[in-house]
Amino acid sequence: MQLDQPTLLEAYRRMKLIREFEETVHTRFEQGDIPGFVHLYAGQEAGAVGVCLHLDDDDYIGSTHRGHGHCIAKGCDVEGMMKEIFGRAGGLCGGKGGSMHIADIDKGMLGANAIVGGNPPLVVGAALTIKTKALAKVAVSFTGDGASNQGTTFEAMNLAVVLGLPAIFVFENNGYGEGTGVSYAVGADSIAERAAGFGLHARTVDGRDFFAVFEAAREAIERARAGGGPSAIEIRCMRQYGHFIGDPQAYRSKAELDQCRADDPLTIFRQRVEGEARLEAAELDKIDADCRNLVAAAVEAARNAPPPAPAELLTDVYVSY
Ligand SMILES: Cc1ncc(C[n+]2csc(CCOP(=O)(O)OP(=O)(O)O)c2C)c(N)n1
Ligand SMILES: [Mg+2]
Repeated sequence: MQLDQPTLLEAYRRMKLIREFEETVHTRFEQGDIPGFVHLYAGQEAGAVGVCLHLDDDDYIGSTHRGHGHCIAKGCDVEGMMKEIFGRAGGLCGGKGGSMHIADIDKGMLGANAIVGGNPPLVVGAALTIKTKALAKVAVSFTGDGASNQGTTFEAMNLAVVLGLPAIFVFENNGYGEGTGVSYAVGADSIAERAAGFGLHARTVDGRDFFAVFEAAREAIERARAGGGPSAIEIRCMRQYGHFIGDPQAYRSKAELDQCRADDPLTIFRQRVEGEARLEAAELDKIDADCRNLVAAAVEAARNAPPPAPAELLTDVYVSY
């Protein structure tokens, strides 16, 4: 499918915004501004954006500990995210959740999830709601190669097939679960083929190539909206940083890290759209500058925001029915 210029510009804007956000969070974390534990999504942008460009606010996604990219791709407010990560009032979860617990229900972002394999069952629940109400919406679970080994993920895939739910399982296979390689930890050559064994339509795509992800996602999401049931997409991708900020990455060679930078999905996107004269460098440079300004303003706002008020300590903790 040939994409029009507004869609191409939006794809680049979201990918660049994620990259700028992650690079900035990296710097600020190292400067001691950010509490807790942070996992960066840089390098995997084509995955979140290639999928979420097909979604509206009332479609659902579930995310992981590496969730900033999914939030931005789904349209979460960058200032609200930055305040959340800084642990400040006005954050998307009141500044009490932090990086691994960002959620924004109004945007259909059901939440980052620190439990590996935690979101597939939640997404199946959302997909069941969609089917029960006969809505033409979808629910997408983003998980990793590590999460593909969890029993929760197996159960969720099976239930989605049995109930014919509009769920899409996106496995972002970045080669590692923490420091353990996929070839050691995943007892199958292909996560997609394993998902196919559960009865899902399943494909593998190159996560460096935005267009490949976009096309696979289009097919799966259209099928789900039309009542054709669940799918799985394995995205083979690379994370440019360690598992968490501070990870010395002793398990990766310098050559691998260099390759990862060389295969940058944003660079590949730019080369393609400029090479085919579909977008001009100046338009893309302007997006770069806009993203820089937006993220810088979000950091300023986060630094100037107060911590959550002590009176808020126990709000949002328990739900009363
Ligand atoms: C149930 C559970 N087990 C273990 C952990 C510790 N842990 C946090 S991230 C992670 C690796 C996850 O790997 P993957 O699913 O490939 O995601 P990636 O970090 O590569 O994005 C592990 C084992 C956890 N958070 N939850
Ligand atoms: Mg992984």
